[in-house]
Amino acid sequence: MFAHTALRQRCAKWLIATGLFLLLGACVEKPSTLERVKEDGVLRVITRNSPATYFQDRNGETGFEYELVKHFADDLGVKLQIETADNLDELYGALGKPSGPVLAAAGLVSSERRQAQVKYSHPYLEVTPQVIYRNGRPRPTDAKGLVGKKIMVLKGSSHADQLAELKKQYPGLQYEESDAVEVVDLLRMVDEGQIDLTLVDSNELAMNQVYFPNVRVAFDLGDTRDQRWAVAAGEDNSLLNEINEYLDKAQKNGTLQRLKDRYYGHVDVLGYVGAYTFAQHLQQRLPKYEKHFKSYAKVEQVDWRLLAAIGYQESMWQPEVTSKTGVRGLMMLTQRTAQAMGVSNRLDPKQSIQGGAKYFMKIKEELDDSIKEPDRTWFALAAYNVGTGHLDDARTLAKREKLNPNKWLDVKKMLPRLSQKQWYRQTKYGYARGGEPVHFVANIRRYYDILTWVTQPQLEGQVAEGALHVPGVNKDKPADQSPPM
Ligand code: BLG
Repeated sequence: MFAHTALRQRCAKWLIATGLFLLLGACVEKPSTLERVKEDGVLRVITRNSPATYFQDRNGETGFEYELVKHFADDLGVKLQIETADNLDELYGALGKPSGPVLAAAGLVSSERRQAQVKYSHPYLEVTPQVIYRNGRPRPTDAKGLVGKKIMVLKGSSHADQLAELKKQYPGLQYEESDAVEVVDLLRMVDEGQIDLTLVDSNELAMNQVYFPNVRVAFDLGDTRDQRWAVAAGEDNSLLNEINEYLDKAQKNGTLQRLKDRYYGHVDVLGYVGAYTFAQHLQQRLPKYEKHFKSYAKVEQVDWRLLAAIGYQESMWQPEVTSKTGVRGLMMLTQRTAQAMGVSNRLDPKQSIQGGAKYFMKIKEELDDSIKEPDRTWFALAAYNVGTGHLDDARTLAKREKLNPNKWLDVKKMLPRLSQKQWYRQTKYGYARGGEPVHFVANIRRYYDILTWVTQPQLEGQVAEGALHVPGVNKDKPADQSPPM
């Protein structure tokens, strides 16, 4: 009897132990993709080295896809490891490999051809395929107009798929697929007239228009499409579900919108005309003043590109301009500011830059300590344009609206109110054209971003020779690391 009970107890213990062991064994043997990523502490991502995805600038790694995927890795609490593929076939191929990257974030548009290889995430960016031609050359207006033209597209791209489809309808259509080029090369080839046409996505053009003054949109080829991330078809859904949750969140909390504005908003802010005009001025005007921007930037300890961006917004780098209100010169100093900064001749570009740099840093230093970077820089720019008094009024209005008076995103909503009586009569300094500093700051940030991208430390001083750096083409590591703005 006793022996029986003891045996039963031993059996029960053994069964529980075995059960636990098997259960444990099952977990240990097959962790999900997400668990694997978390255990390794690394998210391995494959992308393309191009301006619209991932590239190195003077502050290090950057790019729309890079930033989005970096936020995701931070959310997961893991490190991000980026790998790049030379072409799309290689990129899709790398995903399925054992011990390869687990995620592709590379401006991919879902393609039926790839369905067996990968699973796509929720969408994060809408793009339109566009036919690009050179200004001054005949402009095709529809698919039929592509016949007889010299066309090149990226090998394995959705654009190549589109052309293959069109070829069924127009057998005379000829095009070359190349895996030796990136989007910037295609745009340059159109800009320089080496090919007649190419196909790129609207976001890629928006980002690159500022480098290629001659490229124009001929027409949109088809409807807008969604860009998505991809994971290997053979993986379980754990990582994909996490990705989808994250992308939905980034959509809701404004992260995606901020990235879109930053990377693809040049054309929205500048307009296409502004974007290619900027490209021309970069080559023709900036070189004359670059040395002054650099030397006074050094004196004042500010990034010379930011000073140059202010100068472009104020005068498009023209030293003799005068506004309706009598504000003058390359950095548009008022009489009062000029006097305070010791500027005797506002039309002298050197003095104007010196005075502007000094004034900018002075007002920046005088701002409330509670305003931190990068907002501090945007506030200082706004004050440069509208004055510190009116800026303080807008901050007070923000406080009353329960917004954050130290955040540019909040205060810029209040500034336009300074031109409406119902609001400005409640303020200390009264009426101001409050919409102006909002555009002023947005434009300068845009110019500053572009200048940062086109001027690499190793290329400084070469802008004059037209040796512009186009991000994603120069794959060298940046030499200096200036503080983030
Ligand atoms: C700025 C001054 C601020 C001044 C504000 O005006 O000029 N900035 C400079 O001189 C660099 O000092 O602030 S205040 O001293 O506290 O009053 C407000 O008066 C210049 C602005 C004015 C603006 N551009 C630099 O951004 C300008 O010229 N606006 C008129 C354009 S138009 O004539 O209507 O086309």
